[in-house]
Amino acid sequence: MTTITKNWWKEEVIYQIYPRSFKDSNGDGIGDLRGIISKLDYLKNLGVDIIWMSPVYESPNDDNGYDISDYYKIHPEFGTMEDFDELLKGIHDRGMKLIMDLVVNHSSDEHEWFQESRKSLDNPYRDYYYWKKGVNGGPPNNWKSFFGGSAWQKDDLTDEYYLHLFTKKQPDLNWENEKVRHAVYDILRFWLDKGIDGFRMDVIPLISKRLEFADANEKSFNDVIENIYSNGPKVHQYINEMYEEVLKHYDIMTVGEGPGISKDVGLKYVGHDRGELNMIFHLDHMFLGSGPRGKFDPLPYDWSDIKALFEEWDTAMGESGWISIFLDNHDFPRLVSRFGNDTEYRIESAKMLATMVLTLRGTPCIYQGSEIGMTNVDFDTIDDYRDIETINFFNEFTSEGMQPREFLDLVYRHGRDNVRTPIQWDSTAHSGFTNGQPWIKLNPNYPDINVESALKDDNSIFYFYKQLLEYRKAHPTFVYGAFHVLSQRTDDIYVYERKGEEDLLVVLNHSNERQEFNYDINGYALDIQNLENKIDNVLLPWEARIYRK
Ligand code: ISL
Ligand code: CA
Repeated sequence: MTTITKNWWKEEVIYQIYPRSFKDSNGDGIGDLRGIISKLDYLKNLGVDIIWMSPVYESPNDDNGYDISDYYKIHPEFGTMEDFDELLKGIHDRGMKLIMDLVVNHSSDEHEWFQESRKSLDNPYRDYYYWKKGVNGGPPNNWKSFFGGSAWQKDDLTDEYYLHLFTKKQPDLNWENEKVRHAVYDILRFWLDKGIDGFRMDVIPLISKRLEFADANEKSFNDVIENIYSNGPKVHQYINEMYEEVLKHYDIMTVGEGPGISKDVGLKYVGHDRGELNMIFHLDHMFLGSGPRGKFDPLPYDWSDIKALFEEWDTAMGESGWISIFLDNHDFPRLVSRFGNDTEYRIESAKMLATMVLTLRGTPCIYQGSEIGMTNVDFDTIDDYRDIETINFFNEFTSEGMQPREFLDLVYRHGRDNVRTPIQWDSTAHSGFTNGQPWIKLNPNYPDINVESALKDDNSIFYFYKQLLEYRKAHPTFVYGAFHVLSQRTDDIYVYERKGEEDLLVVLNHSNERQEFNYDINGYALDIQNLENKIDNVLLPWEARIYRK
């Protein structure tokens, strides 16, 4: 038995809602707060506990709400503050919790701070952002934006460049400026005082910059993220200040999104005595296969890499730190398309991956639509895509000579719109997501894959999730028990135990082939199985089992 401190946020399960694509209530084609309210019973029935809602604040939507122009307002597309209050109450009435997305590494360029900041060199808001003079007629250094092109944009008004690690409509806030930090703490208090249960903190390791602004000479963009953009010299000072000033005064949870947080520095963010964050979403497994230029420049990887990462992170966290376990979110492909088999074994592999997410050590996070096995989408033309990252890189790669279709194939594997098509509620027009024209096309497979049919089928992926969620609640060893891997990394099966008050043995076949299974299961009861197979020592393709002793 381990001696890990008990906390509710270790025991509960997160479900991520991407509001734009969840459920539209008023026919404008955009998912909204009232749409979410109408589906709270659905989520309660599924059995999740904590809802993480992607941003719903006022935003010009250059990056779908991750560019915020007013942190105190609900974007009218999503509804009103009254709708928000009703949503929060509806969530709490059902015994669930709500965490909001906090995006304060950058704001929108349409935020009043930036509108002021750009006006003149001596504007009181000038140093809310990073402004620099150009060098030799070009930008101040060679830094690249996450979404392509230079990370610097020249503003003719004052003839200086401002820093934007994301799009040019997402200028980076200057956390060196105490006024910026206190403005952020005010925002935190405003939402916490409304009674929300915590925050998911967007790109939090990026808030402290390396002020020399030296050129980046790393081999790959991932190395640039880790060594140049993330983990800056004051990042822990700032997070700790935020904790001391605000966070520690509330019974909440915080989860930091961690691009560039490697397992070697993870504990600095989440060590239990650090006074920083409760847990992180590390992205090491999400960034697997990113080549020198990132996700659209892919390299091969396999399951041994995935398993290695999970094991190394588990060891790194030990009894002091905590991570969230997830295999997809609004930035990465559908888990069943990326890690499973979304054609022949869609149902089996979706259930097998669910078993993994809900039994590794950490707080599970389920992305909307995974509970019905939604898949990646392959649109015919770039015009059907909405994501700024996809569009920018399409322009960059095709202008260098790549054929459009070749790039679209990469988008089908890695693009963010794969997970942003509307939730498939039923088989009627636009899948019951909207009565109007959806803001992005649906995945054409919605007549087959949808919530309505899942709810009618006892063997659906939905009910398997529900069963696993109940089973997890009944067996706290999944939360606090130790994690030991029994299989070899190169095996096509993944076998691990969770040991605490009882012994739980998780057996996963992550391949399209039958595999031999010859572990000693004497004295164990088989509690969970994702398919009907009575042969003890053979695992069928994508089979998952949980044994208990
Ligand atoms: O999406 C990615 C790769 O395609 C990631 O590199 C992602 O940009 C990175 O993890 C940061 O993501 C977060 O901040 C972005 C926003 O676009 C993402 O949606 C958000 O999750 C800027 O706010
Ligand atoms: Ca709407």
